[in-house]
Amino acid sequence: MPVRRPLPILLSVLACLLALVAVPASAASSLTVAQAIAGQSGTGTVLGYIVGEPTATSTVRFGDFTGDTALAIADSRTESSTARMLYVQLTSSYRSAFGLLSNPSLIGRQLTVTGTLTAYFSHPGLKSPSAMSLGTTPTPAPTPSGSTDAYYATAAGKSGASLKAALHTIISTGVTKLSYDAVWDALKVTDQDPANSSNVILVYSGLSRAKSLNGGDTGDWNREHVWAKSHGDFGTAAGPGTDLHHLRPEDVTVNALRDNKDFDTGGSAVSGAAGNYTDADSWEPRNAVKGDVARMIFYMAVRYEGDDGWPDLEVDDSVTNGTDPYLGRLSKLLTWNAQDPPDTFEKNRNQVIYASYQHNRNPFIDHPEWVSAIFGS
Ligand SMILES: [Ca+2]
Ligand SMILES: [Ca+2]
Ligand SMILES: [Ca+2]
Repeated sequence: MPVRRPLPILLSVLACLLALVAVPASAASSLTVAQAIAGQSGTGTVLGYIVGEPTATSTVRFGDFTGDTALAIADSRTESSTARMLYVQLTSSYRSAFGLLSNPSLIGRQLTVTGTLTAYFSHPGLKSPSAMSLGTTPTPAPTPSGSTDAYYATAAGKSGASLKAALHTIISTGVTKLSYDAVWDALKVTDQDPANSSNVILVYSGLSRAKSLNGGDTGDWNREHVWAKSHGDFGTAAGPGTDLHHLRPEDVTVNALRDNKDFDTGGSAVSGAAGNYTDADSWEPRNAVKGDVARMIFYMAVRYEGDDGWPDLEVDDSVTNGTDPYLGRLSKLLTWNAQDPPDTFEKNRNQVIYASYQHNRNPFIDHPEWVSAIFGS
């Protein structure tokens, strides 16, 4: 009998070795979303990007999520065609960690999921998941450079009024307008702190604050209209008052101090927002967002031209615009655009708004040189 003992020991050692090599082998054999759509049978592991929440056979919500029971994943984080998405069922044990209503910031994250490849919502799908995990680090958004040439094709070679007109048409076509309520969840994604996914960055103060502290009380953050909404009196109906390109999280108290002031240099230091200054008629943002503020204002002037029921917003060199649909001071905004070029946070924000929410871009983040081409040097 003792002579037979080495065999089971050898077998178990072999089994352990096989188990070790099987881990990388199965990871390497993950299916793409295209492969999973083409092969709807058996069990499979699929790697893709979370792009939205499916609600019907050919309907996917890219924002303003309504539930935690399903995800749409795709091979491209900017995919907009449901034909190239796989619908993933979230059974109860996965909903709190992976559902988009509870976790809107998962948009754009890489997901690896194992389950049964079968129709869901009468659409290629994956049901009854047995394993699900996020990529260890968020994959950076694609660099707009080069990839947006097609988007701006009709603006090529233009300047001045004709460039402004071409950009107005481009950024006003096919736009999804959010409700003011949906802006809360969107800002939790567009302005997420890159170092802490539970927080947002407050635009003027630069502080990192818990997403869960959105509200109207002291210590909360709320929705700052960088183009003050009284300048044109456009309110918060779906339109300029809910346009994510100029809405940013800010501390409730700091937001109230900025009020509806035009932008200019000078004044006294703002308590609670280091690097910001204000006086009776103007606000100077901190250096790191001076260019961001300028590009948001220039975007609004081009996006809203008075042709769609909203006022024609324009930039001027005044700081006493009151409720007129103007915002200043142009000369400072031109300088700020030049001295603070777009950084990774600002570019990522533009891409997320384009890919997941409004489906339009801020041209001045992709092409800061177009500011002087339209608004003067
Ligand atoms: Ca002033
Ligand atoms: Ca900046
Ligand atoms: Ca305008």
